[in-house]
Amino acid sequence: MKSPLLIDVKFDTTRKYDGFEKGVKGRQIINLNAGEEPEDYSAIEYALVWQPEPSLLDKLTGLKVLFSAGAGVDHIFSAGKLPDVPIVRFADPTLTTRMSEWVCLQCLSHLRQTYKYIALQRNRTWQELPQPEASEINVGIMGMGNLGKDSAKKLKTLGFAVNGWSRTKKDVEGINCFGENELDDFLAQTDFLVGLLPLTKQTTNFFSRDIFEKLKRNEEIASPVFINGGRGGSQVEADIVSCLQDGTLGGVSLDVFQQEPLEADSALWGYENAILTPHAAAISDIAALGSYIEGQIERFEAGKELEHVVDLKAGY
Ligand code: NDP
Ligand code: OXD
Repeated sequence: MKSPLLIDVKFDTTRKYDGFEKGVKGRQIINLNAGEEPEDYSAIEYALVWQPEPSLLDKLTGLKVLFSAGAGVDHIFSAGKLPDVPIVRFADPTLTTRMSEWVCLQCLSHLRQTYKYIALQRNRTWQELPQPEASEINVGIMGMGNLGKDSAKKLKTLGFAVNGWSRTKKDVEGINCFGENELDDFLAQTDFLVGLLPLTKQTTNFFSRDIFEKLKRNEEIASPVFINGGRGGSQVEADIVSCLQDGTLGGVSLDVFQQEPLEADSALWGYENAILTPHAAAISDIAALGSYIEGQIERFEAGKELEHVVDLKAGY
């Protein structure tokens, strides 16, 4: 008899659980979000959460593994006292691929000045704009984990020059990698800055004017571009707005925001050169999530190591 999986996943989407049930291969699901409840919370061994109720974690005294329904785990860290069990985050090609698609799309959109052509089209204006090649643009990716590495490789294939920065320096073929202490060098070589960092104490409010002012000035593009698919808590939106206003930034693409949904009165909505998406860069594929969790539980019960376990000290 398989131990049930408790779910408290507050995804604000159209995602359905049909495929998920297939993935967990007959394991009973107790979905709190559908009004279901376990008879005894202390008997629950496995739970899957996204922005869990803070009181939930305290009630799960018999928990063995806690799963995050996304790659990020800041939603668990901010939910109260952490249970003393491994926390496993979601890592899957379906997620990585989606993020790389979003990152490549944003880099190409800024390279080819898509928003300017859309404005010209609406105005019925036939006008060619200056057109650098991808190889003339240095994309600097901050966060060279699962998502950053894959985006870096795909951007490279598109012809961009790609640099990567992370806490521990990486060795990725064709990518010029920088370590934590080489931040200024990395920024000075970056035209398009891509944020794929987790939200931790160190990365909170990290993307500020101070960072944007250190980016490369490239005569081929008007001003540097900031693209963030990581977490909104890492960016200072007041600085982004003022940098768009004074030209320190020539454009932005943001999928994540300090407060989500983005407030209706945020100045960010109004900029032609700001491309905004509603935390939809890389949604968790529900069917893949089910198979992933089942695979991890099978590993755990067979005495093998769990994969993608969160480092509680590092916070991601
Ligand atoms: P990983 O844990 O695989 O990678 C994180 C990377 O960030 C690592 O390279 C890590 O360095 C680096 N890093 C962490 N802290 C610092 C720091 N203080 N200074 C420098 N580098 C740092 O995560 P993923 O790639 O799977 O995901 C990244 C984030 O993307 C998630 O945490 C989540 O917030 C966000 N995300 C957003 C989605 C969306 O739809 N918008 C979807 C999925 C994820 P090191 O390699 O040395 O550990
Ligand atoms: C994630 C996310 O962390 O969707 O997976 O943001």
